[in-house]
Amino acid sequence: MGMGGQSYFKVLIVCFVALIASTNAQLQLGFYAESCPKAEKIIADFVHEHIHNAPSLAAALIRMHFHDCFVRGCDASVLLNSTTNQAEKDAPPNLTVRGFDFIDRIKSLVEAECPGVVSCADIIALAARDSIVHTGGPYWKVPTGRRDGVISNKTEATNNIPAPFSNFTTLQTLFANQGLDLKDLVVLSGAHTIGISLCTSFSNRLYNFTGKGDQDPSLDSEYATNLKTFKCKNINDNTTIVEMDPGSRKTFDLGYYRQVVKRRGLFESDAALLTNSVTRSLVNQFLQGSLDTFYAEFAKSIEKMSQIKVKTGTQGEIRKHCAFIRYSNFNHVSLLLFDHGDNFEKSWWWWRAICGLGSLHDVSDDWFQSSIAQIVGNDGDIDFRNETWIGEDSFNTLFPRLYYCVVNLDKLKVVELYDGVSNVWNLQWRRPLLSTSNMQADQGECWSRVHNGYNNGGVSGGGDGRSSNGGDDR
Ligand SMILES: *[C@@H]1O[C@H](CO)[C@@H](O)[C@H](O)[C@H]1NC(C)=O
Ligand SMILES: *[C@@H]1O[C@H](CO)[C@@H](O)[C@H](O)[C@H]1NC(C)=O
Ligand SMILES: *[C@@H]1O[C@H](CO)[C@@H](O)[C@H](O)[C@H]1NC(C)=O
Ligand SMILES: *[C@@H]1O[C@H](CO)[C@@H](O)[C@H](O)[C@H]1NC(C)=O
Ligand SMILES: *[C@@H]1O[C@H](CO)[C@@H](O)[C@H](O)[C@H]1NC(C)=O
Ligand SMILES: *[C@@H]1O[C@H](CO)[C@@H](O)[C@H](O)[C@H]1NC(C)=O
Ligand SMILES: CC(=O)N[C@H]1CO[C@H](CO)[C@@H](O)[C@@H]1O
Repeated sequence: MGMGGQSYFKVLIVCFVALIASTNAQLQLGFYAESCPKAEKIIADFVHEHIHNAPSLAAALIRMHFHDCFVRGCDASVLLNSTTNQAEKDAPPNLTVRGFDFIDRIKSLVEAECPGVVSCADIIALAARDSIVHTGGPYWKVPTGRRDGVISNKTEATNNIPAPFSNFTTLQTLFANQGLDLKDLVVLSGAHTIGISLCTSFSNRLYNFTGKGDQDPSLDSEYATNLKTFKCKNINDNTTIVEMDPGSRKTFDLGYYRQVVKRRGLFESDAALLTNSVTRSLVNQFLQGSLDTFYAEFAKSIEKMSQIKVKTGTQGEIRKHCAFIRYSNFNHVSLLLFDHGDNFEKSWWWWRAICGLGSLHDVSDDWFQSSIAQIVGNDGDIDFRNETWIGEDSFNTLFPRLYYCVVNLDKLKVVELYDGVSNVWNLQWRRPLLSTSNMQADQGECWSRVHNGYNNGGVSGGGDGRSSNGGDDR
């Protein structure tokens, strides 16, 4: 009763925090040998098939792997989308990370083979290795079993990923923070041998190094003139792409170190390798050594990098889609958002926590916004009732009364929560349950049952107090 056909509810469930305790499992070679035996081959085949069309993708994938590992460990957090631009993807160093779509396509092939088994973090690590191998570069071992993270934070990306503008001290610190030493710094910088860059990452060195219209004296002046004449013709050029190891950009060789010693490294972070005696002598050592030696060292360093703070065992999760977290490891249901009426644009009434409200106070609005947006942006047609992404149980078993109330089940849907203008989550949609008494009358007994049932579960209405002045009866 009460729930006439003229109205139905749209329900949004958001889960908060409370990660399941973790174990200390290790990565292992062939982790998927039994659970998804074809996974590594699917990835290698896809890379093989597509990389020759776009060799620069190899550079993009290795860069993506690097960026991923430097923020919260190699956990594919770099792939997470945020519709409020708060994810790692949105941090300046990452905006030029390409290859997201490439990874998404691999993921969908792997999911088709074995759903929910292979992590996005492993896919990045394997695809990066395979793409370098397919362009004739070094091979390295990729033990697997990484699990995907659930947090992506723009500030952390900005703070942890070395920038093209970083000096030696900064590079040393950022690498040390990840347990990587100066040798790793020099070796991994060698990947710039296949790199390309936009002028914006170094044009200050050409045109305005100290803000006086000057040039970086540590950059070979002949080379600088060349770049200014033929490539980055003015300081505002944000479209021209420059090879980091001109002439041998497609081969994974020692060319990068040759450029660096000639003071032709494009970035300040390349030039920085000459400003410290240890790194300078390592650069020279590699130049005098064989390609095989470089490859062996590269394999060693990148194997080290690709295990930074990995999540294993029951940590993290296996995403379904690499751009979105699943919440399957969250065991705290926090919020339900109800839409009442036929035209949701006009009829958001209120939303409230049904349990775990306390955790709302512990997390920042940013986190909240981006997390909600991720769900909303993605799972447009998720079947809330039957999905087992609330801990181990489905909505219908966890919230039987609510389930019972929602008579028009087929109309249940997650809906967009943007205000349609500024593209941000509109907190004003929140309302305490009891502030709209008409609605309660409308809903009758069913609502009071829900209300009583869940209030007794330790939840009070109204969220964190910012909810009552919405003025949002639209
Ligand atoms: C993720 O966001 C990017 C823009 O940052 C967009 O191009 C891409 O389509 C989004 N991915 C998905 C799966 O929505
Ligand atoms: C290196 O860069 C950092 C951050 O920009 C700065 O604080 C530091 O003074 C620089 N160090 C040197 C030696 O220039
Ligand atoms: C060079 O940098 C200074 C200081 O940041 C700035 O005032 C000036 O406009 C810049 N010049 C150009 C040509 O961008
Ligand atoms: C490049 O610069 C132009 C003009 O300065 C600007 O309109 C455009 O948005 C910029 N593009 C990117 C990708 O930053
Ligand atoms: C992101 O990380 C920064 C630095 O650790 C932290 O201050 C901030 O609260 C985080 N943002 C979110 C939304 O969690
Ligand atoms: C969802 O669960 C309900 C009852 O719990 C069941 O009747 C229904 O068939 C399920 N729907 C799907 C798509 O599995
Ligand atoms: C579009 C955009 O924001 N691009 C940024 C990419 O990162 C560089 C610095 O690494 C910024 O200068 C750009 O503005």
